[in-house]
Amino acid sequence: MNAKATKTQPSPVIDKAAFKAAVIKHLHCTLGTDENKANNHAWWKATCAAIQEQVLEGLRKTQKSHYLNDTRAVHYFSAEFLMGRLLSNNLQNFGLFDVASGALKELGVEISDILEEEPDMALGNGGLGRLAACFIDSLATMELPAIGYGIHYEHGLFRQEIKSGAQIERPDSWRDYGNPWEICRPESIQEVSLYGYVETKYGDNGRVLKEWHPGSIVKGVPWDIPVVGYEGKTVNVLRLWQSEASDYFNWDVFNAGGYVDAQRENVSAETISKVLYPNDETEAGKELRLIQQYFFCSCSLKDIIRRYKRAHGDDWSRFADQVVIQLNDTHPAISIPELMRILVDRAELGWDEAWGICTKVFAYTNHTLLPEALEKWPARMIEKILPRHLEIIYEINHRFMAEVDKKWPGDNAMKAKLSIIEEGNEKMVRMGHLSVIGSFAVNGVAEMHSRLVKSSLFPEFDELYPGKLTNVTNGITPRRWLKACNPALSKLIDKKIGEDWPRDLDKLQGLAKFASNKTFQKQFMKVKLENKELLAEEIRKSLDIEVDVNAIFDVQIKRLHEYKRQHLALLNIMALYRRILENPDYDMHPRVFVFGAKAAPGYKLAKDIIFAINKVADKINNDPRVNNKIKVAFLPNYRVSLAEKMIPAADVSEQISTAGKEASGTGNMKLALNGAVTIGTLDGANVEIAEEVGDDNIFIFGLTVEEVNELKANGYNPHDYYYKDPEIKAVLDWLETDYFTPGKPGALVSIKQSLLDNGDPYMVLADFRAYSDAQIAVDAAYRDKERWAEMAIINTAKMGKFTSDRSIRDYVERVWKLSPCKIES
Ligand code: GL7
Repeated sequence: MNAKATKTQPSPVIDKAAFKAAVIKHLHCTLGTDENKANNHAWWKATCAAIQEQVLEGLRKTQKSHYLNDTRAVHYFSAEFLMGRLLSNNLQNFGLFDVASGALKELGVEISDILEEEPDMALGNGGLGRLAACFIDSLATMELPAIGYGIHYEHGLFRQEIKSGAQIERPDSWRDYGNPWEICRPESIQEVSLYGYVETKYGDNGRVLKEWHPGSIVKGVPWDIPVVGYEGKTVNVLRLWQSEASDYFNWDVFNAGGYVDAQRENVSAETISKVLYPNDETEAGKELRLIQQYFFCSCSLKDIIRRYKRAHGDDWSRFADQVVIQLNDTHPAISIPELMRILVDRAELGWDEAWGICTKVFAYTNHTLLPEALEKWPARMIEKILPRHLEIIYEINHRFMAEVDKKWPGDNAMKAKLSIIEEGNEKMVRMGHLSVIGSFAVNGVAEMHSRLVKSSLFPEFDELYPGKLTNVTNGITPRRWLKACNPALSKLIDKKIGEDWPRDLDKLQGLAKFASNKTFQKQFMKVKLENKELLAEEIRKSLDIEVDVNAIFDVQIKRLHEYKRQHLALLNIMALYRRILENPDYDMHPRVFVFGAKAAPGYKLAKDIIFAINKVADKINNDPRVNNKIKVAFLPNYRVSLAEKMIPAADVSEQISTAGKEASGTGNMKLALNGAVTIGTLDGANVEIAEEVGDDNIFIFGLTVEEVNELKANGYNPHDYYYKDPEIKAVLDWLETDYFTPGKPGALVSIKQSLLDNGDPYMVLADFRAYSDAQIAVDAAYRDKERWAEMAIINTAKMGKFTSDRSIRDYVERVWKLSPCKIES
């Protein structure tokens, strides 16, 4: 599995003339236009179609090789895949980027213009969904048999507009004019049952048979997105299910005097895959969301079983040898009772045999400790939508309780704690417990997070199942997050250490010995400056704000959430502003604070924080007294393609979550890889980044997890900080005036209230002074140009650990036990 020693870029499969001919052919024959009439959108589509020829050829060969070798494969079940754009990535992976760019130039077209035509595939919310996209990239690159399974949302994450400072949500329509990558596979349609009731029957041998009479049936139509590995050898598939009405079936059932549930009116089939739930890190306890989860899991399991049966017929004994399913969080956890249902009710295996298979097939990744994000479904809701599954969950739990009783005899409190069913006013099904019990491996996503999963989230499970809980630290694909998004830096690195780092990111270590070399420092920082110029242009276009490219570009990009503490950054910006107003000679290097963040539409305080950032930005950006020392730019509609522009331009990476709250983070890795220096807490993967780059090359501040817990246990009172620190008091009081919202006093007061009256749940005030001091240290460090360049280079050089190839290698070794499959041509 080790990366082979390739010295070169992927060698192009076709030359410029052939590529040019292919583009023209598609312009004429696929799009029905010509070189004179074509606009950028048509050029984009024709270019996609030209490369898609190579993609589909690779896909065909891959599927044939996997079939002939009867490979064991991983099936990555995820409600989210945040793919972004694919054209530039696919061109890079085939080594065709320069070929395409040259061919288009000869046709009078700039490749950078047509790349901008591609809508992002935003079928995810944030880190969890983007992680899934990085993982399938690595799986294909490492020639591992894998398939991603998810939902073909008609609308992805909303498009964010900012109107008078406030977030407005608009629908995202990523496939309005057709998506050139996806292929519909009507031959593999599946049917999914919902609602209805369960009939108990008795078989000949006295065996109890359960028959589910559904009230409604929907169709799942698969769309395949090819996933091209680096060097284009393996092309795997992301299979996304779209829901459609299956009226003819329901009609037949009805005519045959069958049962059609009145409930079926509740959900019309097409709505199931209509929209992505835009909630990030909150449990969305909605019936439709449960149906979405069940819909894609049921389709995917049936698809897997269809493929397995083609090779092995009804012999289930090898199923667990061939199939491993990774549950990306608990969103697909309903797969566990669904597979049990198929095995017990349909295949008529005994319970123990079925459970033996199930618990060898599933593995589960936990992505959060936040209680509000741990999914629980009312038993009543599951009973209504999936009556047979609730029975199966009870049976799983019944047998599990017996295990608990064996380990802790008579301990009812322990049973209540570990049960899949939470008793209370309303019985709830804990999807996390179900996932741990039904899986053979459970992992957290960074060392610290996995430690907390063991010590505070699931300690008893760890005792009951020693070795089941493990860690796989997240990673990012360097193909997208350096090679494609930062071509200038990539070329500089190629020249310095050779071209095989995108496959073997540890090679970046080779840069470390040049970190103090003055010439290399100049080259590295020249690239950074050019990237800052590009971002400055974007800021000008999008916000009409002029920024100085010699300023420190300080970047905070992530979903808007209190625990991520964008408001901590805001308070510091306000404090700096005050210092300048009080002392016009206040000594600081000019800084541009750049934000990108979407707030869940129903998360009021998150939206208030966006509003406050924009209002403070307006004031500061237009106040001549600031003398351009501070600029604040909130770029609207943060998404993968915008991240690709922001990350290469960042000097400083803000990773300032309350310790213990960010499971890992992956933006932290992307920014450091591109030479940004982190200011951050000891949280998530920041801890491991600090280990890699060393204490001198990162600015760590603030409370540790232990200190957070201790402070909380001793009764944290934010008022202490408010009254003791005059700057904190002044800044919070400022929020209450109409200074930033003329004529509307109190428009920003909810932030102050959350930090004082509501007890400051994420300890913003407790960390304020440490953060503010760390920012002063950043400022001082930046002024020493050589020292800063050295830090930036070291950050890039030490990111080898955080390639998603390493994460996948860890999964393969610790969990999946997969082997690569060579693709025969
Ligand atoms: C998340 C975590 O918050 C984030 O820290 C982690 O990097 C990511 C991928 O493991 O998963 N968990 C979660 O529910 N979301 C995340 O981004 C939405």
